Amino acid sequence: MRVYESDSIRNVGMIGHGASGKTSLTSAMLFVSGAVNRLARVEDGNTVTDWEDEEIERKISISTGVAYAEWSKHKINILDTPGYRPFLNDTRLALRVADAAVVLIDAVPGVEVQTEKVWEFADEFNLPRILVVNKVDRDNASFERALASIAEVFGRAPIPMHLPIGLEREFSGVVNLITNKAYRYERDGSGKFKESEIPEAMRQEAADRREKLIERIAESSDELMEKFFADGTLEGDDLLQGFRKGIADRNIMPILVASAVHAVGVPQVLDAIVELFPSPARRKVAGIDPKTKAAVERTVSNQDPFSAYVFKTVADPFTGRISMLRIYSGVMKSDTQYYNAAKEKPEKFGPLQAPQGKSMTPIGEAHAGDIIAVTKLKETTTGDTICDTAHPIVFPAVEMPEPSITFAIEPKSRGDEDKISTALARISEEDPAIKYHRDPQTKQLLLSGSGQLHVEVTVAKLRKRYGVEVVLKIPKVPYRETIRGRADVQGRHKKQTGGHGQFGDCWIKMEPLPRGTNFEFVDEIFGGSIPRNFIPAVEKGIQESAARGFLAGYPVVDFRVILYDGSFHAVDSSEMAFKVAGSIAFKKAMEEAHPILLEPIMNVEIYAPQEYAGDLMGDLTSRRGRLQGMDVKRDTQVIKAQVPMAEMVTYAPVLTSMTGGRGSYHMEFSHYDEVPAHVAQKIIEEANKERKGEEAE
Ligand SMILES: Nc1nc2c(ncn2[C@@H]2O[C@H](COP(=O)(O)OP(=O)(O)OP(=O)(O)O)[C@@H](O)[C@H]2O)c(=O)[nH]1
Ligand SMILES: [Mg+2]
Repeated sequence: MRVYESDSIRNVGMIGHGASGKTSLTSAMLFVSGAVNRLARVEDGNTVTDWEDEEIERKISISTGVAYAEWSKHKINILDTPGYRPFLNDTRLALRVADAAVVLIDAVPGVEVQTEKVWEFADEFNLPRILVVNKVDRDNASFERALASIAEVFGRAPIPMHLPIGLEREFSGVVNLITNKAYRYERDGSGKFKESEIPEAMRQEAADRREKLIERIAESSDELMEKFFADGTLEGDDLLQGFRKGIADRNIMPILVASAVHAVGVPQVLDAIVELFPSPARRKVAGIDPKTKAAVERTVSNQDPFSAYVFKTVADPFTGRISMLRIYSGVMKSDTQYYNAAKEKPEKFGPLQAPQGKSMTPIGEAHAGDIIAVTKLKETTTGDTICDTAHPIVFPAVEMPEPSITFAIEPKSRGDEDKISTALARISEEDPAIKYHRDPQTKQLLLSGSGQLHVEVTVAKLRKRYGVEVVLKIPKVPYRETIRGRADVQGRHKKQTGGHGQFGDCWIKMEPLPRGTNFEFVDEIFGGSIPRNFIPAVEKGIQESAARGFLAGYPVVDFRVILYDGSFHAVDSSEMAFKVAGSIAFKKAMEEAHPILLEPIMNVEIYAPQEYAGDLMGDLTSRRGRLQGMDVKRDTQVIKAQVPMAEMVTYAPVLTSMTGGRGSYHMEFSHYDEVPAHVAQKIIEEANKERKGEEAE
C-alpha cells in the first residue's frame, strides 16, 4: 500500500441514529472502491466494520470500526460509529479524530432522537458535514419528508445536492445538481452506473433546486457574491471552490441520497467525500507542553515534529492490545521508540498497520493526517498523546460522562473473583465508558454502564473472551444511619477479673451535623479527668461502633461527639477499657438521640415519547419520586425527578415495558435523605433478619 500525504487523506466519521445504515454504507463504500470484493451485509455478519462477536450476534455496531477506501487517488479513513444510545460514548471518542462527518438519515422516519445527539458531537468537534438520506429504496421512504425534518431540526445549512430518481422499489439513481447529470443504476448491487441526462420529468425541479444551491454557494465569499450578481450564475472552479469553502465553514451541508444495501448512489458519496471535504493538511491543532503547561500548536504537516493521539484501543484476547492512532503532525515510522507524553514514559512501537476492520496491512511509515493501528503497546491507553521525545505535546483527551446504570456482579464460581477484576480491567481499556468498583459499604462489585444493553454486552465479553460467568444482581442500597436529636450520656466499663481489672469511664454529648459531614470528635477534657493517652481510644470505640450501625447495621454518619468528662483508675485503666467505654457511651447516646435511617436519593432524567408522560409521572409518584421539571425536545418528553435509589434499582425493565422499549433514562447520585418512618420500619426489620441469618451461618 502506498503512503498517502495529508492532501490526499480524508478522515470521515459515519454517524447517525441506530440502524440508519452506517455500517451498510461503509460496507458498500469498501466494495465499490475495490477494498473488498463483495457487498457484505450486516444480516450476514460479514461486514468489515462490525467484526466483534457481540456485533455479529446482535447485528448492531457496539464500537467504532475503522477501515479505509482508496478512491480517486485519495485514502478515505472511515470511522463507522455506533448509533444506539448506550454506545454513543464510543462515537464521541472516534469523532475526536475525524475531520468531517457523514450523517445518515433513514428516509422513512427522517431525523430521529440519536441523529440529534450525534449532531451535537459533530458540533462539539466543529466537523463539516454531508448528509446522506439512506434507505430511499424502502417502502414508505420519502425524500420530501426527510428534507422537511432535516430543515426543522438542523436549520438552514443542509441543502440538497442530489435528488433521488424514483422512490421505494423504483429508486434507481441520483441527479447531481452541480454536474447537472443523472447517474442511473441497475438494481443488482454491483455499484455500477451510467451517466445520462436528467429525466424529463425532473428537469424543472432540478433547475429550481440547482439555482438555490448555487445562490447559497455564492454566499460563501463576497467575491463570489459579486460574480454571481454579475453573471447570474457560478461555474467551474468558482463553483467548486465556493462549495468547498461553504462546507468547510459549515454554512453548507450538502444532502445526498443512497441505498446502501443496493450500492446505489454510493460512488457519488465517495466522490463528494474526496472532492468536497477538507483534507487534514495544514490544519492547526492545539495542545499543551506537558512540562511548562504552555499552549503549543502543531500543523498537520510532515515538517512539524511528530505527534499523534490514541483514540481507540481493542482488547483482543489473542493479539493483545491494538491501539488506533491519528497522526496529527510529522512522520511516524515502524519499529521506533516514541514518547507517551500523557504517561510521561517512552514507548517502543513495532510495525505500523493500516486497519481494515480486524485485518491489518503492515506499512513502513505513515504521514501527518493519517490513521494507523499498532499492536502490543505496553503503557499506552485511549486518550494518550504519542510524540517525538524532543518535542513533547499533550492533546486534550475526551472526558467520559458518568454511567447511567449500575448492577452488582457476582461470579458463578467463587474461584473467579480475581479473574473478574483482571478481565474488567482489560475490557475497560477498550471501553472507557464502563466503570467498576467494590462498594466499601455493601462489599458488592458494582459494574456501571450507559444502559442495560451496555452492561449485558460487557457480561457477554466476560464470558466469551475471559471465560468468566457472572450473574447480574440488583445492587444493595447503601443505607446509612444518623440522629435527629441530642444526647448526654455516660459510658462506664468496669470489670473485675482475676488479676487486675478493667476500668474506663467517659461522659459524652452527641449532636447531629449537616448531611455529608460524616463525623466529628471534640475533646473537651480539662484537668485530666481522662489521661491524654486514653482519649483516642474513646474516639476509636465510638467510630468502630458507628461503622457497625445501630438501627440496622448501616454506618452512622453526620454526628458530633463531645467528650467532656470521665474518670480513670491508676491500675485498671487501659486503652482497651476506654475503647469499650466509648462504645457503651455510643450505644446509650444513640438510644436517646432519636436515630433515623438515611437513603441515597438519585437525580433521574427520563426520556420517552410524549404520549407516555402521564403514566411515567404516575409511576414515579408511586416510587416516592419528586418531580423537578419537564422539558420537551422534539417529540421526546424529558422528565426530571428525584427518586430514592431503592425505588430505582429495578426501574430499567419497568420503563422498557411501560414505553414499548422507546424510553430511556439516566440517573446519578444526588444526596442522602431521611427514610420516611413507615418505609424505614420495613428496611430495619429486613436488615436485622438478614444479619441474624449471617450470624447463624
Ligand atoms: N432497505 C434498506 N435497508 C438498509 C439500507 N441500509 C441499511 N439497511 C438495513 O438497515 C439495518 C441496519 O443497518 P446497519 O448498516 O447495521 O445500520 P447502522 O447505522 O450501522 O446501525 P448501528 O451501527 O447499529 O447504529 C440492516 O438490516 C440493514 O440491512 C438501505 O439502504 N436500504
Ligand atoms: Mg453500524
